[in-house]
Amino acid sequence: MSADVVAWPPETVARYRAAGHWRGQTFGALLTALAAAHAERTAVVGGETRWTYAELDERAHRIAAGLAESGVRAGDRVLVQLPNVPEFLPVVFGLWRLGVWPVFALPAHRDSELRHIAGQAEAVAVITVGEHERHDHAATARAVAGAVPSLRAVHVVGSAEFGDLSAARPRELPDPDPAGVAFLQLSGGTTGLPKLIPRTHDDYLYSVRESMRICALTPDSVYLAALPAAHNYPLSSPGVLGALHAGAKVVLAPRPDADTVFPLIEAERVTITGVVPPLAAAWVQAAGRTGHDLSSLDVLLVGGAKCGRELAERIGPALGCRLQQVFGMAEGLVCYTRLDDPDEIVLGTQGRPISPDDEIRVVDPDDPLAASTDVVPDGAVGALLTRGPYTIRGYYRAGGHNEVAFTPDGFYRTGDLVRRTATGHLEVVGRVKEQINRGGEKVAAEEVENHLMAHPDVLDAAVVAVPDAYLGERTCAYVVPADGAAPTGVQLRRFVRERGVAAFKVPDLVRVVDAFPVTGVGKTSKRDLRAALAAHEKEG
Ligand code: OOB
Repeated sequence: MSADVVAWPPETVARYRAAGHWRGQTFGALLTALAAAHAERTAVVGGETRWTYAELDERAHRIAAGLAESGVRAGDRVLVQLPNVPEFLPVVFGLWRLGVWPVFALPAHRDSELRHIAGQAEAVAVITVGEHERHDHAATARAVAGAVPSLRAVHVVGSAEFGDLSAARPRELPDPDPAGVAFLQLSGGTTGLPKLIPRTHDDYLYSVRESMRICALTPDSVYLAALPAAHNYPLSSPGVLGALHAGAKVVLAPRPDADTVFPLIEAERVTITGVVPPLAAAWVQAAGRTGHDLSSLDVLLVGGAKCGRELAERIGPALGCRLQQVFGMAEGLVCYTRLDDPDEIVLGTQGRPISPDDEIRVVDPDDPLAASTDVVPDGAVGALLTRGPYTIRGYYRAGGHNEVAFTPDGFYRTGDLVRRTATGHLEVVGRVKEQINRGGEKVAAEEVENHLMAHPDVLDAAVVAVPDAYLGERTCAYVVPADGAAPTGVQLRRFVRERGVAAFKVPDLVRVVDAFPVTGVGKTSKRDLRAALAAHEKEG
């Protein structure tokens, strides 16, 4: 692997191979095997489209050939910004067959994020859609291509050009190195813009295989992707990849609301899906008044943000299915409650790791650079560190940042505050990282602060989380105006939006103050800002 990617130490690689975790299979080879085993079974349903495994496989071959003809080469990066359309799958498998790394942008990302991601990855092309949910993705992609020198092409799914590309004659392609990088995922981010996460065929397929097993997927399962499939959770926990690996049927929902999803659950006899807590709450509400038959639903995964006990208890009775909690991160580690765990565990914890080789350390929460040996006793709250067969050892091209995000012995500092039970289950109780978890959508405080500070009337900005009954958390931006200026909340929110950021990052609340409270060393005290906000909310 190149110097841009931090590899696992050779002795660790040998251990993961010997344990059978890393099997030397690529995603392309996996799809070939699936097409042979399940040729005529339905692989994917989305809108009016239904493709069998054989059709999916052939499309992936054609797209790989078409992209190769367009000049894309193994090791190149291609930015993929696709909502839940069926083409997502052949595009991604096509890129994998070529050894090209998809870079997974979310549909919500806009100019600012896309430029950053494409620039960091030095992507050579963008694959996107035209108009979707009232946003012209193709126009945004072209603007980004104009600003990022490495970008040579924009392919728009549904266009005539894309039609030609995906009609190319399949050709023999050498299988890429399974130990090499397969794609770049995005981090939720804590500092500035999202970091790129290099995942290999070997490591990711291990997590997909085990997720499929833990979630009991079989060829008779029907997995519904309600959240955007490019996100690590619906992609692999167990997600569309876990479902395909099992030979199951994947149903892509264009939107996650109950009015869209419930008819799909009924029509396709969906057995399993995954949502974030606010969506679970909305589905629970909607289930009471729906005429739709949800009886096929066996398992609802809930994760991405903390699922509180109250909500956890309502899911089974309201939706007539089992709850499975999932706590994961794009950097690697994924924990699940198991389907045969007692209620106490399923309702009250976020599960336990996938792998016996996931190493978990709960360390001193007050030291941001705590060593992996500074552990707290079981039952005490500490900062979660982890290392294992599908957790990265470093972000892509992020030398300096890696020194704080990872311990010298290779543990990832998740930034999550957890308690570990004597049984090895984790309960997520909070966070040390400067990130707001807006119902599963992650907002890096610093990124939004930087946008606010670009406003000429803003002297200083600090973004903190406000507790919210529906989303869990919302964002509040505290702003100190420049001399004599008096920007309003409405103006500042519009300003951030017009800088081309994902809508979920526009501050929910804006408070203009004269000065920030400071800590002993003169840093802005976010703790005091949160306390002031709590007091303010209480006053009403
Ligand atoms: C998933 O991945 P990311 O990368 O968007 O976010 C990871 C972060 C975690 O570090 C934690 O802060 C939070 O999201 N989180 C949870 C949680 N699941 C994720 N916090 C509390 N309870 C949970 N159950 O969000 C993700 C990736 C794979 C599977 C599931 C979620």
